[in-house]
Amino acid sequence: MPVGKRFKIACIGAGNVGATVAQYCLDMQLGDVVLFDIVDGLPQGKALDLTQAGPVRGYSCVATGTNDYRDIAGSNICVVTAGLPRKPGMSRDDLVEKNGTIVAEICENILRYAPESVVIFVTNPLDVMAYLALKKLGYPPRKVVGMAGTLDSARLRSFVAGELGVSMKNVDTMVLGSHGDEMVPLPAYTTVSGVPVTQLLPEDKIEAIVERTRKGGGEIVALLKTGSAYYAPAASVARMVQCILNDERQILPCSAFLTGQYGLKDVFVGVPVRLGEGGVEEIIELDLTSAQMEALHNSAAAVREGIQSLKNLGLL
Ligand code: TXD
Repeated sequence: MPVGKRFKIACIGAGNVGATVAQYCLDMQLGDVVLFDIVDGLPQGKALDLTQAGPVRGYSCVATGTNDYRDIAGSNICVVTAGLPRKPGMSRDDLVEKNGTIVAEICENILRYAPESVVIFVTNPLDVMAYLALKKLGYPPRKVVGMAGTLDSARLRSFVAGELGVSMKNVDTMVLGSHGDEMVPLPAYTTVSGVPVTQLLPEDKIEAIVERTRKGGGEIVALLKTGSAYYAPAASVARMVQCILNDERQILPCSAFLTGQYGLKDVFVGVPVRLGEGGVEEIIELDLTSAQMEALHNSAAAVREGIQSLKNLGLL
């Protein structure tokens, strides 16, 4: 915590994910939150409501709501969730045009008002939007990071724990690749209190869990019908915010800009990242089998298709 002042977290987009990120960040006492949205009254109302939960929940950090980008000035972190969520039947890539336009406009304002901040991207298609943002912001790559792998890993952890009847805290895992059907869950890097899951569950059970993880977002979209998941996504973002603000240097799967790691460059894709005060402090290169490496490259190819769509649409 900086001496004499609290951290400032800007949540750009005050919808389901953005407001829930604000809620978790306040509850975890990470700093004051500015909720920004284009809808008049929405961020102001949610901010008031969140601040008034403070005396009951025991936090003294406050939220303010705004439709004016000038209020994000001085933010240590900007979390970008603004955009459209997926509706049933929509792929993440259907969102490229709409959300690409929104993200480009947001980047102009981050550059103008909060150029020192580390930026966490959530808006889908996540890896493609993070790429667009990095190019628009012109930041060093460490300052732009996407949230997906932490969520995908959390889903896998919850499924493994449920299957084994153990605490979710005991399960550790790694999910690489793009945030989409091409994600690469790694059973070989999944452990339960240090014991490889491959020793605890039969192959077909593991395969079913991996498949459910891949479709985890879609499962929730199909149930909700009017939007996509937000509690676990927001919790994952808040954890990343915490790692960065507290310079924790925990290794989390995040979408990061690759510059040759895993034989890939000029693309965002989910990889293990050491997250600290500067953002992405290091990209950890795991020793992957050729099948895993191929899956990661397929993932990157899917992200590149999205990047190509951005170019075709004149957004890049
Ligand atoms: O793992 C992940 N990365 C994800 C991504 C997990 C969950 C959700 N994921 C994506 O996040 C989802 O596909 C969407 O693209 C975003 C936000 O999802 P959310 O569920 O929060 O959507 P909402 O509730 O519709 O909120 C979006 C808000 C809404 O309040 C709009 O008014 C606002 O974005 N919005 C804007 N804010 C600022 N500036 C502009 N231009 C703007 N346009 C819309």
